[in-house]
Amino acid sequence: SEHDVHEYMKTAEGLARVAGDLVRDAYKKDKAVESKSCAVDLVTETDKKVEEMLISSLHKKYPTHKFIGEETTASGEPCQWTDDPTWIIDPVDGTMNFVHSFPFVGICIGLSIAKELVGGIVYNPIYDEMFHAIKGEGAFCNDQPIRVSGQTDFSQSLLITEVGFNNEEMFEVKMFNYKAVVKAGARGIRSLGSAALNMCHVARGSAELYYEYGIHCWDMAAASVIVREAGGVVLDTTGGPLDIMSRRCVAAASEDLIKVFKDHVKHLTLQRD
Ligand code: LIP
Repeated sequence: SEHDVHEYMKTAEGLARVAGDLVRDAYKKDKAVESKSCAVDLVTETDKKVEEMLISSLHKKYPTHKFIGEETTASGEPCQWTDDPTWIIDPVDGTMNFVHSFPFVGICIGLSIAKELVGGIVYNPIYDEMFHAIKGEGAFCNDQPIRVSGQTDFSQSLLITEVGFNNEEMFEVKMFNYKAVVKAGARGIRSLGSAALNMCHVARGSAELYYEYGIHCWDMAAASVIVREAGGVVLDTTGGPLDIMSRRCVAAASEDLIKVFKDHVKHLTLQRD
């Protein structure tokens, strides 16, 4: 192909480290916080600065490539996903964690070509953990291969999801689902506060299944490559093919777990990205 995905992802990894320095410096300082769609949807100067740095650097190197970025979209630009190589970027996934100095923050850089997700980087600069994957080549954390647990038994599974208050209806369904998956036999539920790092924990075999309603394409694009390359499965919450614009996903150590999961939860349909 005309595309050197290795070279693209090497560049992205270097930029993720530069972004990591910015995030790590700002993490120790006071942060000026604004909210976006609702009281718990936060943004800081760091989110904006990091996104600008990533997009302008990638644009300089690859002028024909396109971008979908969390903060660019928030500032009013439409989210257009085409067949062109497209970088899907979340400068700080886990902004609330960043604001509270809770150490699960991830810089997410995903790459799609012809709308296929071909590369993903999720970097946690606080723990200095670099997760990366290229389609067909396995998944790595700090250059060591990672694998999902491979668990197929829901009753031996540790789940991850997030429960925050966006609006009354979503909150009710989220609480219903929280109870439903525990009653269905899950061993327990964790929340790290970053969709991408939640998915990386499935990828590295530390949890069996992550699901969430209300996330965005930039929260899941990069990490879904990492989960798949670690041997896991990423699907729509109903068990159908993943649609990164649909605001929901489930990532698991095996498809068997998703078959159990999907029958116990209420499926929220949200406004697309
Ligand atoms: C966040 C996600 C988190 C979700 C939040 C938010 P952000 O991303 O990682 O899992 O519960 O609603 O979308 O906004 O910090 O990049």
